[in-house]
Amino acid sequence: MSDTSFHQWPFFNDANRQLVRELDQWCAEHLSGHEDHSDVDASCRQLVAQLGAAGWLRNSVPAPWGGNSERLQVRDLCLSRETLGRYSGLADFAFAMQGLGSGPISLFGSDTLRQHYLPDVAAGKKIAAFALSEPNAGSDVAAMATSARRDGDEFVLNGSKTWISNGGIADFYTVFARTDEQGGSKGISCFVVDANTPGLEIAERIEVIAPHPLATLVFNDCRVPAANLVGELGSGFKYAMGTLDVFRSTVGAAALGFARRALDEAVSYAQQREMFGGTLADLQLTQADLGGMALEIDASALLIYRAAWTKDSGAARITREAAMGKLYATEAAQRVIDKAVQLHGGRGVVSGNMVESLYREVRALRIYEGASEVQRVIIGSLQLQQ
Ligand code: COS
Repeated sequence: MSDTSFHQWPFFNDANRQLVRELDQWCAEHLSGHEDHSDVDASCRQLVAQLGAAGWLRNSVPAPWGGNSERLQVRDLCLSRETLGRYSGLADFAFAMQGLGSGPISLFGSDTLRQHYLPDVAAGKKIAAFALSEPNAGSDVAAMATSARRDGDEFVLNGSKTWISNGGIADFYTVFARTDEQGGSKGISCFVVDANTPGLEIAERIEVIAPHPLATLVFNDCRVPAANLVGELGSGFKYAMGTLDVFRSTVGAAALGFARRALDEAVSYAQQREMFGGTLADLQLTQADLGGMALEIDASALLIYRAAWTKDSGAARITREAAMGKLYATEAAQRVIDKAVQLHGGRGVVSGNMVESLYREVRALRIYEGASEVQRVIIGSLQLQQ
């Protein structure tokens, strides 16, 4: 059984605690932890619909447009991802992408765009995706080459985006593109592009170690109404970074959920595995391992919920706190899960074993939404500015 004493930390209010209690119960009833990966598109569509019908996606958008709270609550997003992550990586993914994909609209879009997209995101009726990375612009976002040229009442998009989660099943994409020739982070804008817009094609589906929908998109004279511009022309880089500020700590929270599950699995296995005339848990070496895992989990939780609480308390930017939470929690989860696999011995690498699937599930989190190296650079450069 997972340690839940952290719910009493002062970072949380009663509504946060109620959310995690109720979601935990829903997960226990609805998620097997072995969701069907043979057809991830169908599984993800079903999970989004289920999460929407049960009301959990209301944490992904602000209140006037189908959400629970006036503003996105980072603690609710983190607690949701942590809880879902303890049960199912795919359910966490389905939840997370609804918030991230619609994040630029929630945070910076016009009320017309919000009204058009967000209620359906919250209801699980529209699937969202965030299209930032390009073949030659991953960590270095400002190197992006996709262009958007104004033509009357429309913008015409050309270029390509890759590693796009929900690519292929999304109903709409929030796409970042260059609207003038100024280099670097200047002159980038954000657009909402419906999946069925002529000129938008799924060029390639990408298979990964923990299967989920992922694709490369190509824009070929793709015409988007000017009303689909998110916020102001030329502010796209700041909108992308501002969106990532909110959602990066939630990546750490998902890793935390995976790590907690791995520790639970390791404890229960160690208690029943007989060896040397006792159990695995009787060995001091095992106890030391479990102690180290629990320490890394609590340290992760402290960093993540500090970031979430700071944002929910009104901070304009939590770049440093979010980077620390994401960096530490994802790296620590990898170590904790690796240790859990080791404690399981041969069983730990058998396909279908929970720790084996966590081992594959956690790997991408150290890369997406800003690789660990990027987080180090962000933290270090802010240190120099102090
Ligand atoms: N919130 C708001 N504005 C921000 C910001 C944030 N979190 N971070 C940077 N900005 C602003 C800066 O203030 C700066 O504005 P001014 O020009 O007005 O001063 C502008 O954006 C450019 O910032 P900076 O010079 O730091 O940009 P860089 O190109 O050096 O960006 C990093 C560097 C590495 C931090 C950035 O490219 C990054 O986060 N990369 C990782 C991207 C990522 O997560 N990819 C995964 C995609 S989602 S799966």
